[in-house]
Amino acid sequence: MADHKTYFDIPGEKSRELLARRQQFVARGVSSTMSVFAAKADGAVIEDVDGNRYIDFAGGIGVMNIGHSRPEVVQAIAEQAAKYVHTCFSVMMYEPYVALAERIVQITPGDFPKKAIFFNSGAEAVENAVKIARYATGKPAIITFDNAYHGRTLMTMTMTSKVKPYKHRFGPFAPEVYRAPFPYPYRMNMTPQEASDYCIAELERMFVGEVAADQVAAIVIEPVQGEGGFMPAPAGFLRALKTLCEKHAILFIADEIQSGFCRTGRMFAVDHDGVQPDLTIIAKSLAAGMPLSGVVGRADIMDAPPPGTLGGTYSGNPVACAAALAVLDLFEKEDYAARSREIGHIITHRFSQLQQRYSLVGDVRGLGGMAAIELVRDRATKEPDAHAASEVLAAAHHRGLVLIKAGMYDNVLRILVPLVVTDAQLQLGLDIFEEALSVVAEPRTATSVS
Ligand code: PLZ
Repeated sequence: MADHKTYFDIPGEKSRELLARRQQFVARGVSSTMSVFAAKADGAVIEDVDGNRYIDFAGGIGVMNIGHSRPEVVQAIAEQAAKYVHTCFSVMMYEPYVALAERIVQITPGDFPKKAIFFNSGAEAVENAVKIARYATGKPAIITFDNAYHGRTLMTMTMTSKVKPYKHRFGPFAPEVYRAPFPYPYRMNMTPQEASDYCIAELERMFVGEVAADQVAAIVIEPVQGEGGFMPAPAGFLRALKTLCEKHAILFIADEIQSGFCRTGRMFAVDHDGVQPDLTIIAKSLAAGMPLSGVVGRADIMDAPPPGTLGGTYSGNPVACAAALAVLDLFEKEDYAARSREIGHIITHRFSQLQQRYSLVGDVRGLGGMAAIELVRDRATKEPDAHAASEVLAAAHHRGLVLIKAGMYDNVLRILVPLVVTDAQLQLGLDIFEEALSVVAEPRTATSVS
């Protein structure tokens, strides 16, 4: 295990060899935060090919909430793979798909009859939620938000709001996507309540100045914005948004891809606000690393598109469904929601201390175990410090911590640690985080702590 005194000379020899091959044969469009290659992983620890061990604060971008290599999941995958790996649900059906749909409709929010359908990636599920919403309502327009992230396919890239690197030179984009402000109290210089009120008012203004409400099929929202910088919707905002949707007969779609499966301290982030989305989009921690996503929601809406209109060769692959069923068993057995809240308290307590010590830490925010800090050059101007964020990342990697960024300005350090992390691992990870931050912050803050 990495300890506090560790300093890895990375990339090590084996990673360097692989890196050279990667550079020769893999297109550079897919970038990698770290310069090392994985050998094995267990719980909240990953070991690279040179034997360096890291505490994993990224969980493969929020995929490993129940931890790496859980024996129950590995066994389910192996058993299903030994029976059959693929028949295509559109050709010959299989039980794991149906069993998973049964389980998913039970745990997703909404006290009405629900149905589910499965896909491979998060983006594919978002695409299909849009298709379903359009078919069900007969309306073309979709509203998304500032700082939103929904994927890299044409429709989801259009819905995503960060231009570089996601959209720049990849247009023209899909039509009928409109963007509303998202309550971001820190950068709006408002209280959470003021930001919420402003954003609801802006939506009503949009219906006058941008798109008629009766042309809008759905509003798609991340209850806690992920890639955009870990901005939780302020308490009450989702409820106000749902009320607005009901008033105008617009569907409310929650993208819970990153915030779902106990990441925020409830099974789904919308549960904090008691909101029942018409459709909920799931992926990531649903299947602990197997590619699987889904759309689940009101049965009448889900059943609007007729047979043959939705699907895909690999959608709802049986091995992935078997993994997901094992994951849901684990969620039933252990209270990961409570653990996420605990982890969230520990992290934000430490982050608040760091904020008092270092002016570099402009904002501390999050919901449960989905927590982050935003780095700024200057607290008064809030000028984002992306460079410092990159430096902290590198310092953390060298000390044995997998850490990733987020944010419209690339200046947010975010935590998506597997919820199986032990207290000792979490403390060690936070110690490394603190050391990495101090290495970068101390030279800058000697005279400027406010
Ligand atoms: N919606 C809320 O977080 C994926 C992106 C990684 P896919 N986030 C990680 C990258 O750089 O490509 C995400 C998300 C939310 C949709 C998606 C898209 O999910 O499985 O990556 O397609």
